[in-house]
Amino acid sequence: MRVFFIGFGQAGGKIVDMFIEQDKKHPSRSFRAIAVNTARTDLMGLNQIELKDRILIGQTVVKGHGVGTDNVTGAKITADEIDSIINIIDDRGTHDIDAFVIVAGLGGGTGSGGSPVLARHLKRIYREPVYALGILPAPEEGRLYSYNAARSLSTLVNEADNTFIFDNSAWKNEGESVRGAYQRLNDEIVRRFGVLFRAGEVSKSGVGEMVVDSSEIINTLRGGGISSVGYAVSDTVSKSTKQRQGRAAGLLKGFKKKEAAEEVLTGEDKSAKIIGLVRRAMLGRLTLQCDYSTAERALVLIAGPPDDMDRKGVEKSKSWVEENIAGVEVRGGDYPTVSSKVAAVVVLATIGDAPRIRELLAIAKETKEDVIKSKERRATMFDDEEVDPLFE
Ligand SMILES: Nc1nc2c(ncn2[C@@H]2O[C@H](COP(=O)(O)OP(=O)(O)O)[C@@H](O)[C@H]2O)c(=O)[nH]1
Ligand SMILES: [Mg+2]
Repeated sequence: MRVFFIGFGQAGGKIVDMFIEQDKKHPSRSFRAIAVNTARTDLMGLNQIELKDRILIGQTVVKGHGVGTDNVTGAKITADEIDSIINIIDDRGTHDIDAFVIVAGLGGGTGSGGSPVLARHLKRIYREPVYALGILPAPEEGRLYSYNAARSLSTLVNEADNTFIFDNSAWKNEGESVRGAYQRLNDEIVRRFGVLFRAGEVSKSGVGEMVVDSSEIINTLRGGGISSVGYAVSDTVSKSTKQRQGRAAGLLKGFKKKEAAEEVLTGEDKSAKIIGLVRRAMLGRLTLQCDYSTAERALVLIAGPPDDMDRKGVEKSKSWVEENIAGVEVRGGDYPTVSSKVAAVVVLATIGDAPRIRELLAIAKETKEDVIKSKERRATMFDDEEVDPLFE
């Protein structure tokens, strides 16, 4: 899929920067990107996104210093400068893209407030779908982050055509700080979503047996709401792939023909391996822990060396996923890569239940009630003052 990424805020910018780094390693470039931020230093910290594609907004308001955790100001600045943001996006070219993807940490200020506003305007102007990839804060970051995330998410889910969630708290290790984990988490994010967003693009090693094109990804995501992604990778590659790679490297000069024939994986093995991978992807740690049986649709992607691909394996995995989710629409296919590993990605689209989302919404409700109560307290104080005998 050809994707136009908008990295909003610090987390968004960093993650999109890594998507571009990954894209540069592929013969066919599929990604285009800009970064938008109210903080100049965050933009300067990027490596891959070109300087002219790093957009500083809100200069008259916050003078390049960022909005802190004030997502209301983040939203306001974005709304005020939406025309210039859209002009820049338009100028970079949108005619050949399949989708927009806005990436942001939802617990902060700029990305949290700005993403829903940008999603609304992109949808209004373009026909291509607008997806969001939202990062949830860990509880240890404090109630304000959770509150910001809940408010941003409630709007974002309505504005974007589908919202992928990555939950920082489910991914950082015990005892590890969130900040200390960023680089590792970002690697995990880019690995998973890279496979998804690159699906359907032509690679050097040819076309898959069962190619997934962009319209299948788009149809999977059509239901909107929140989606979660599973991933598994197998280190063991089929012997035939190893041989081919060995031969290519000129390392297998003395390799005996008989041995070579014996070591080729049979169709059954390949198929079983793919099914095993898909099960691991769906039952393992998801980007957002959720009840997969509540997913409306799913997409199964297998990426790896052409010799490891297997039509029957993909078909069987799709049936297995279909038996386990709420809906019956399971799409999927394979695509060849030059990598020596086989990766499976399962997109659980439009999920009905995720504990962390419920928790966030509850925190937001509590926080809102606290704010109302403190306002009431202030009002009561004021009432008391009004009947203060001194003023009668
Ligand atoms: N996974 C991940 N999360 C991040 C990263 N940087 C910040 N975050 C999280 O994203 C949220 C928003 O922070 P930030 O992006 O700095 O806010 P903004 O710049 O105001 O949009 C917080 O919950 C951070 O913990 C990162 O590099 N990776
Ligand atoms: Mg920050």
